[in-house]
Formats: sequence, structure tokens, C-alpha cells
Amino acid sequence: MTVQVIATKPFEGQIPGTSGLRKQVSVFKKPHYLENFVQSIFDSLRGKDGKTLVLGGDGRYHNAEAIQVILRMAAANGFAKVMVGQNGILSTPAASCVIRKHKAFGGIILSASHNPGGPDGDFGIKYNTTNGGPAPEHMTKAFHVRSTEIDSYRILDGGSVDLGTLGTSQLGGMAVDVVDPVADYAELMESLFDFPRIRELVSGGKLTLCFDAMHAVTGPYARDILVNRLGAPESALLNATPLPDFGGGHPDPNLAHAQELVAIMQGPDAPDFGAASDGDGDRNMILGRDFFVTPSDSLAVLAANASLIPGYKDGIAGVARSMPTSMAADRVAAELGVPCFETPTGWKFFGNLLDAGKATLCGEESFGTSSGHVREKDGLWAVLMWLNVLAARGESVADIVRAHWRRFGRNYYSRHDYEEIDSQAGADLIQNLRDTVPGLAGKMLGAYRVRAGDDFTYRDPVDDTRSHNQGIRVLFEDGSRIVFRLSGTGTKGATLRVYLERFESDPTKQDMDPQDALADLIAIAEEVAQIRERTGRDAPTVIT
Ligand code: G16
Repeated sequence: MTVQVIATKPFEGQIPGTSGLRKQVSVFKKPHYLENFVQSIFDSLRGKDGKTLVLGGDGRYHNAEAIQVILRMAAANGFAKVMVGQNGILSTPAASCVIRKHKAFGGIILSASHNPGGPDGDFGIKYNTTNGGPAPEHMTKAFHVRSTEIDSYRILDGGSVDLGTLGTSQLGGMAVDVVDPVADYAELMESLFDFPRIRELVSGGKLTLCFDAMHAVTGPYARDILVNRLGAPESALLNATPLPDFGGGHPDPNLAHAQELVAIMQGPDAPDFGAASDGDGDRNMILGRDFFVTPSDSLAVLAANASLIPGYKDGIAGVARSMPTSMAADRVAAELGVPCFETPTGWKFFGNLLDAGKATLCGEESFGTSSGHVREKDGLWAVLMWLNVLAARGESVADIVRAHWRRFGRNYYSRHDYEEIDSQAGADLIQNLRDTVPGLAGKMLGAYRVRAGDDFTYRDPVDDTRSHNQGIRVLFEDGSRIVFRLSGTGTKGATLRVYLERFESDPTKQDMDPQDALADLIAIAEEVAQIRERTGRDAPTVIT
């Protein structure tokens, strides 16, 4: 086997977004496209020679082919070993776990997360660093810069590696270690949670559950953990066979896309607990019987109950949430006497806080929750955390959340997405807001007086780096907020996200439908951003 140096030319737009480079499969299939970006990553890494790389993906269409290419490129670029998930599979949190446990140099994860898969769907690639977390901004920028000047890539000629059999083989001078994608991760989960106590409830049917893997990567993980280790019946798993096109579905665990699960949870024989995870296993949706837990509330409830869980029994150092996530967790942190950090959207911003021990739990409104056990958000971790809280408290999901609202107040919250709007119209809308919202301070919008308007800038308290233009905020005097930003994960046109939040301390007013409770703010958002006029849309595509 010899190393080939293949001449190439830069592709435009190899710019990692909120979470890696995501494009349509048809783009990734263009000759040299994947190779260029992988070489751009490798060229940007210092000190990788002789080190170990972790590699895996969510099993979506093009995963298998891309893994073989990356293996041959890793062998030609000086890695000593690649640990690859069997059949090329590793969920995002499992990849993070493997990188950390085996002290790998870093990892490449192939996923477009919750975006649809298949020949007409999306594909993606992201790089995670030694701490197991997504590459920080200065690295993703370096990958992009390198992609604009690349003129060749290195790849081993030779055949493909058998990824179906566990064990080690050689590819040129590099070892390829095919590992069980579930084992290390399941062991980590067992170290954090009270499995015997959960098992007692789940195996005997005292607590019934339904987990929807959405035909994505978590199927095998859920079977091993929920069924084999915790004794749930096989029938508790929905869509647990991973498929390259996710069965034609949209593997996004929310009320709009996990409809099968939602219908079960609203039905007459609903189980006590329902949950779903996304394409690569890092997102989660939590449901009780006919009850939806918003991701923001989920973070707050888990923070308030963390001391009931073995892995967190000594308390938490702090909480971190992305800026658009509701401020419910802030109230819990204040009561616990720990800090609450507000970061830009993107899991990568939590890494420094976790590494420095400043935060223990992190969460995002986009159905992401996790802790310092890995450096990614973690869908099944959130499921187990909830199951452990249910086991410890012996109350229903709805009762726990309602009691939480009575104690801390309720942050009514909703996100309205306008998908696939014209890119220029989206950029103009945000620019107009950037120019106008500072001038709203002191003005009345409906019944709300504006306290301030700005475009969020984050100062990382660990390394002092600044991240600008992270979302337009309209902050009202009573603590309500509207936030506008463009998604960094879409692949077609632009997606406008509008985040709406209002606090309600009165327990007699905490049972409204969020869309009703937020109706005034929804109208203000439309007016301030001129959504209809600028996008031609008179309603959001998805409401969560
Ligand atoms: C990614 C990031 C998250 C982010 C989400 C939505 O999630 O990891 O941190 O909140 O995208 O980002 P945006 O609003 O820019 O679309 P995932 O699950 O897609 O990797």
C-alpha cells in the first residue's frame, strides 16, 4: 500500500456551522469534496502524528463509504491508530465517551444530526478534540481557512477495511481497532445512575416507558441499556432499527417530528414516561403521560433534582445554558447558590466551562441536555437522569414539573422556526434588527416596556475569547424576552428562529397553553422583525 498525493482545488463554502460541516449528500458525493475537508482538518491539527483518532457516525446514508475514505486518509496522514465503531457506528455522545476514556487525540463524527438522511438528505462531518468535545471556534475557522487554499490531499491506495468484526487489523502502518459502539458508553451510564433502583421499577412494570429511537443511531444503545440492563420489555422500544434514511423520517425528537411517540403518550394506554432521541443520539425529548417537558424546563428540573442521582449526589458546580434557552435554570442555580452561565448556541461553548469545573449540567432549548461526564449533549443520559429522578421521587413526570413551577415559577417558552426562507431575506431581516433593536430601549411594545436590545456577545470566562453576533435580543423590563437568530445547521436557504419567553410566578396562572401565554410576545416579534413582509411567511413552519 502506498500513500497517494491527489491534486485538488478548493470548494467554496466548506464552513463549519453550529455543529460541523453539514451539506446535502449530493454535495458530499462530489469528487474530492469530503477528502478536501478531511485534509483541511488534518492539516490544521498540531501534534497528531503517532496518535489515536476515534471515528464513527450515525449510520446515515453515505456513512459507510465516507468512513473507508477517512480511514485511508488517516493512515496517510500519520495517525498510529483509529478506533472505529463496529459497522462505522458511534453515537455522538458515545464518540465523546470513547475519546475521553481512551485518551485519544481527537475524533471525527459523521452526522447531520436531526437533519433527514438518504440520497436526497443531508450529511455532515465534525471534529472533536482531546477533551471529547466539539472543536472550538478558532479550530473550525482554521479548518475553513485551510479548505480555501488546499491543493492536494493524502490517501492510502488499497481496499476497504472489514468493519463488521470486532478487533484490530492493519491499514498500511496504522492499526484499525473496530470497537463495540455501545460498551464503553453503557458502562459510563451505569457508573452515574442507580441502575438497580430503576430496574426495580422498569422491569416489574411499576413504571412503563416508551423510547423512540426514530430509526436512528440510539436503537442499539437503548436496547442494551433499557432492555438488557434495566429490564424494560422490548415493546418499550419504538423504531429501534437504525436505517440509512431513518425510514424516510426526520430524526428530530420534537412534537412535530416524533408524532408516533406523541400519539402514544396522548393515547388512552399511555405509558408513564416517553422519550425520543435524534439522528446521532445527542438530543432528547422528554414526555410524561399527555405532558410535554420543554427542554429548558428539563434542564431546570434535572438541576434541581441532581443531588438525588448517585453521579451528582455531592451537588453541582454550576449550570450552563445557551442564550436562547429559557431562564428557568437560572432560578434553580440561584437557589442552589451556584453560577449559571449563558453561552451562545452550540455545544462547543460549554467545553471550557466543563473542563474548568465551573459547570456540571448544561442544556439548550434545542433538545440538548448533558453533564460533565462527556463533552457532548447526550440523549440517553437525559432519559436515564429522568428515570432516576422518577425512581427517587416516586411521582409522575407532570407532577414533578408542576411542583417545580410552583416552587420556582414557570418560564413560558416557545420557539417558532421559519424554515427554508430566502437566504438574503433572512440576512437582511437580522441586519435590520441589529440596526434597530438598540433604539427600542425604554419604548413600550404592546404592554411590555423594552429594557434593552442588542446582538449577544459572549465572553468566555475561562479563556476570555469573544464571540460576537450570537443572536438579537429584545429584553423587556418584566424579564420577558424575544430572541432572533438564523440557524447554523440548516442546509437549504435560511432558517429564522424566534425564541419567546415570559415568566409567570402566580401558581394559578401556570397551566396555560404556551402559545396563548405568549400570544402578545408572538405578535410583537412579528411586528419588530417584519417577518411577514420580509419572508413572505404568515406562519412558522415548526413550533416547539
Ligand atoms: C446543534 C448544536 C446545538 C445547537 C443546535 C441548533 O445540534 O450542537 O448546540 O443548539 O445545533 O443549532 P441552530 O439553531 O444553529 O440550528 P445538533 O443536534 O444538530 O448537533
